[in-house]
Order: sequence, then C-alpha cells, then structure tokens
Amino acid sequence: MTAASPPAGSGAPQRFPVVVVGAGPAGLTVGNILRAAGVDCLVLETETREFIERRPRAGVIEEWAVRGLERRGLARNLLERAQAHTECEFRFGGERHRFGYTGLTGRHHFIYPQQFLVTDLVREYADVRGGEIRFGVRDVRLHGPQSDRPSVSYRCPETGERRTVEASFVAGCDGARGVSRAALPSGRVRVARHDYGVGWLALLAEAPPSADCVVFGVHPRGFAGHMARSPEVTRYYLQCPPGDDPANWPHERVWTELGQRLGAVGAPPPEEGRLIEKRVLDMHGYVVEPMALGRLFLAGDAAHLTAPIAAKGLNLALHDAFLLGDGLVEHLARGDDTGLSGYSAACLARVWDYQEFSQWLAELYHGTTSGDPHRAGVALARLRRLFDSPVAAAAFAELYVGARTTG
Ligand code: RFL
Repeated sequence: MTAASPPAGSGAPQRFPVVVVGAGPAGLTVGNILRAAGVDCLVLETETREFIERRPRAGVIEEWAVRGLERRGLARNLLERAQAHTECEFRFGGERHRFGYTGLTGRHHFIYPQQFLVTDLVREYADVRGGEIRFGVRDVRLHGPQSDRPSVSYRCPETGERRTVEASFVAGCDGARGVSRAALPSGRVRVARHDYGVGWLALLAEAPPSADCVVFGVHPRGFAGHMARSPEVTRYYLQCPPGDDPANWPHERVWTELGQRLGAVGAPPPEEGRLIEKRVLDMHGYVVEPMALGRLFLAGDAAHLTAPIAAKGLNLALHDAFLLGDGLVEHLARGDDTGLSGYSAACLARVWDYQEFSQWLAELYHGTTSGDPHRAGVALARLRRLFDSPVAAAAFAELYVGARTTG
C-alpha cells in the first residue's frame, strides 16, 4: 500500500500515509511495523545514521518488550547476542543481598546496548524493508496536526531549502528534546512533571562488568549503580547534587566513590577503565496527557520521560511503538480505528505504573542520604522488607520486570 508521491526535490510537496519524526527506538519500531504491512512512510531524523548507531544510552530491556520485537521480526540479533539477567544485587550495610526476580516472575531482562538495537532497527527499516529515511534534517516543524491534512517541513541538509511533506498521520517520536510535543496545543494537553531533586553522574567505563548482574549500592555517601552493557563497556551511576559539573568528577574521585558506595563483604572492587562518557542527569520525569490529538500521535520520550532510576524509558518507548504501529496499520489497511482511538489510554496505563515504580525506587535509593532521619528510616525499612517479606519481594519483582501488564 504505497501512496503516489512526487520525488523529493521536485518542488511539489511529497505525500506519505505516515511521517515519523525521530529515528530512535520508538520511531524506527513504528516505521518497521508500517513497512512490514506495506504502508509507505517517511522517517525524519536530525542526526546522521553514524551518530544514532553509536549513541549509548539504555541497556536493560524487559522480556515482554523483546518478545514484542521478536513477533515483529525485529529481534534476531538481539536474541543471538544479548545476555539474559535473572537477578540483581542490593548492597547496603556493608553486605550483599541477592534478589532473584526470575524465580518470582518467570521473566528475565535482556542486556543489549540501545545503540545496537537502533543499528538493527535502521538496517531492517531502510536496507531490508525499503523504508525511506532522511538523516541530518534541520529545523523540523509540524503544521496543522489537528487538521485533516497535517504536514511536516524541514530544511534539507544538502541545499538548505525548506521542504514540506504532507501526511495522513504524524508520529512524534523525537525524544525529550524534540519539537512534536510542543505542536500539541497547550490548552488541550496536560504535562505532569516530577523533579526528584537529585542528580546522577552517568558514566560509561571501558571496562568489563565487575559483577554478573545489576548492582544497586545504597550507601550513606549516596547511591551508586553498576550495569553491564557489553564485555568491554560497563555503565555506572553515582548520585550527585543536581546541576553538578562533570568536571568535579575526575577519574580518581569516580573510582574511589564507586569503590566505597558499591563496597560490601566479599564483593570485588569495581574494575577500573577509561571513562568514555561522563554526564550529570538531573533526575526528573514528565507525562503528557493525552498522548495524541487529531492526527498527531506522540510515542516514547516525546510523550513521557522516566528518569533512568528504574531503567524503564526504552521499554515504554517500545510499548508505545507497538501500539501505535499496529493501530496505524489497522486503520490504514482495514479502516479499523480501535487501536488508534484507545492508543493514549493504553500507553498511559503502563506509563503511570512505571512512573510510580520509579518514584518508589528513588526513595529507596536516596532516602538514606536525604538528611531527613524519617525518610532515611522509611527507606531502610522498604529495603529490608524486600528480603524478609515474600509478598513485598513478589510485588517488587513484578514491577522490576514489567510483568504487571502485557505488551
Ligand atoms: P530517543 O531515543 O531520544 O530518539 C529520538 C530521536 O529523535 C531525534 N530528534 C529529532 N528528529 C527529527 N526532528 C527533530 N526535531 C528531532 N529532535 C530529536 C533524536 O536525534 C533521536 O534520534 O527517543 P525514543 O525513541 O522515545 O526512545 C527513548 C529512549 O531512548 C530512552 O527512554 C532510554 O534511553 C532511557 N534509558 C533507559 N531506558 C530503559 O528502558 N532501560 C535502561 O537501561 C535505560 N538506561 C536511559 C538509560 C537513558 C539515559 N539517558 C541518556 C537519559 C541510561 C541513560 C544514561
């Protein structure tokens, strides 16, 4: 099902059934679902292909999300190369506390760096399924998203000319810093925000993982996290003041703090390596409601940001993309509007579940260093309960692997 469209550069606006703004996990998954159903679409991306294929971010993907990719023919490399994790470890009071979530839920996590997934998705979309994608576009603007004929314009990277593409639907998948969200009229949407009041120094080290699972250090000096990414690269986090300057964290200080905050009896010290990424993330989240108006549908970080506290953002982006891709195909191929009309509510149920879990977990990580003895006592009670109440452990495990609702 392809729409006749004049070639780019001919002067006349091109027309596509769907224009997808942003080639992250959300946009590329939507594009792949559309192409698999023979629906023509155009993906617009401000960065180059080389850049998005190398941009490191997430790494923990929930099993339902992987199965969703697999069902859509998008998980072949992931299933061959990803590690499966079944446990995590909390370190507090100088001791290690192992938490086996797969034993409680039957589900596990896949560890697969986000840039590998993006590489797979671009290749499948552009090189295998024949999808059209324009990289390096500038100054992207959405026009008339609530009209029957929305369009997207951009400046061509080669000529600097402004080009306009008409669409039946626009998928706004351009992440937290994109332009799609702002195209929703402010009087018709609500943006609910939450500021955690802490910063995390996000680090990537050229070093193998120092443990066989994700490790959370809840320490009087602040939270620290260890997350495997690949045999050569490991992600670490260190709680820091919001707005802190990464320059305040030279190599020596980083590894000393990681050693202290992740230290526990019998735990090997973190294996040091060159720090190839060092940035401060001010922990915050937001949710846009509704996620769609007229013919503009937001998906992923464009619609909701979940601070990486519980490693949920990429998973939510995939959940949205599955629902949006399937809903668009149902509408365009069969005239069935059920998926599109229920899209926002179906996404938001999982979004709010994950926002709640992130807040709950943030308090567990940061309460002890809040300076408030009441919050500190509550945080430790919450932590201990995971290991002495099977019911509390089961509830945590279900949310940690995202098993409460299905994708
Ligand atoms: P993305 O990945 O940001 O992709 C959006 C794309 O849109 C492009 N773009 C535009 N394109 C056209 N026009 C414009 N005006 C545009 N503006 C931007 C961008 O260049 C980009 O290519 O959004 P998407 O697809 O919604 O995916 C969301 C995820 O990337 C994000 O939620 C996760 O990375 C969050 N996250 C994690 N999520 C997990 O589920 N598990 C994790 O382990 C995890 N770890 C993390 C994370 C995020 C992190 N950072 C950097 C905030 C670790 C970190 C450090």
